Amino acid sequence: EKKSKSDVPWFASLPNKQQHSQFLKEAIHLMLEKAVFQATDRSSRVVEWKEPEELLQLVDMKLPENPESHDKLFQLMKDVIQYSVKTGHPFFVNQLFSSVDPYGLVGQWLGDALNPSVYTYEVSPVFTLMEEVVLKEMRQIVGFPDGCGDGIFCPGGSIANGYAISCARYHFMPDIKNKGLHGLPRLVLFTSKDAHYSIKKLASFLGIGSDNVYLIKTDSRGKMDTHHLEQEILRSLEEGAAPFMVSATAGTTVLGAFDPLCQIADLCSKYKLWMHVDAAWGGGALVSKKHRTLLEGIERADSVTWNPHKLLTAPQQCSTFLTRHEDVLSSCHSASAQYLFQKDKFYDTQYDTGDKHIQCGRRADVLKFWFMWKAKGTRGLEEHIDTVFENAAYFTEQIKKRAGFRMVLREPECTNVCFWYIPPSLRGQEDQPDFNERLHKVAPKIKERMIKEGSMMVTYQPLNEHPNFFRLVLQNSGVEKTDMDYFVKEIERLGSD
Ligand code: ABU
Repeated sequence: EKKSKSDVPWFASLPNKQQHSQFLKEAIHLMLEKAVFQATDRSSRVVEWKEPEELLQLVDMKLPENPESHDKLFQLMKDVIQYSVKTGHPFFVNQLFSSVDPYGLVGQWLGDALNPSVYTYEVSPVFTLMEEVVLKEMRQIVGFPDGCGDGIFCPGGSIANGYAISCARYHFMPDIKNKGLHGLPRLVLFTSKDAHYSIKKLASFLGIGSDNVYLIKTDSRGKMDTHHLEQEILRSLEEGAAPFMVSATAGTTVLGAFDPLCQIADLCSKYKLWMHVDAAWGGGALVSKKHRTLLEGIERADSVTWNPHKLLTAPQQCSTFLTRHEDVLSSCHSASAQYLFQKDKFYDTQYDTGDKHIQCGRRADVLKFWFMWKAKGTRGLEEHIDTVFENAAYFTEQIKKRAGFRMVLREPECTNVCFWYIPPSLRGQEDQPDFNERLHKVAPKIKERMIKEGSMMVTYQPLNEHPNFFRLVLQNSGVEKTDMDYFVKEIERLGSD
């Protein structure tokens, strides 16, 4: 005899609508209390570090055959929160993103509650128009005439840089779309040796080849050397290659350097090259009257990457690609799938914007940023930027006064501050031949101690000829002077031997 579903005990115990509603309310309360309020409290740890084998024992990751109870699910939520890094904590200064913006969070949750996919107007009417409004305002802030051009929200800055390479290549050689790379000359693009690794990665992904990304020297402040850029453009021409693009950086990932955009724009006009500016990190400074001069010349770019989830603290992910060219994104990427982008719809199908993306399904990342922007106004965004730049200046001033700290750049341009910490046992030994080798081991050791205690999180890296140094990112305007004083003392405490 065939059993009805209700005869099967585990299925009969599935929660009903009221239980779902109660579950959601309790889950939201738990997230607020534990993942937002407690997680950002200065008295709590930034991370409770566990080795992978131990973590697998502590969080029940196995997927069950039968449903788990709500009590078990609440416990799982608590475990996930307990062992995750608290990136909203004021002592998380490890990455180019941090903090929890309450309006951004609500925008993110609202988007998740509605679960849209922004490809057609019929499925995402509000978000389609919202994207148009926000991207146009961003283009206006960049300085494109009347905010002209086009733009898209992308899954991260690397992909936005990939769009730049794709559009630049299409602009240079439109046949590429249908005929591919076959028969083309060797395409070459230029970026500084301190530029983000995504330029090489995406050049490789797009079939240009990482060897054809010519790396340009940087000066002592980490800025692209434009004399070397011109030499390399000429070299590529002498080689019979086809230079097509320069990717400048506004706010390099490690040092926070801003390339000289006006001089780069001059060279791009002279040699007819697409000028892209990777302002994923530094783009936020454009909203500040005081700091936007760092990006002077960006208004001459063909395209820009700008990630509001970085300096402007929108929740992850919120990345944009902006271009002054009206049609390039569509012409270069559209595939006109008839099952989705029917041209005989009853409304104006120019609002079906999804075909200019390489993604099909796509989150409404615009919502969290738009909602934050509404809540704070452009003035609020500007105040945030001015505060984080003041914080970077304060922190720099403090460490310059302390024995044992040495700046990598005398004056950082952005809010990532790079420095060495020389522990007492190494001081006065700068002339020894193995000094750099020993200094190289200091930051990883301090970092290990810091993570194991969970007392703060700051990253380190080598760069070019430099041994490992710390990069402390001041991007959360909730960080106070007492917090920055704590960072100094904590690094001294952890590296006191
Ligand atoms: N573009 C990702 C940057 C990662 C970081 O250094 O925080």
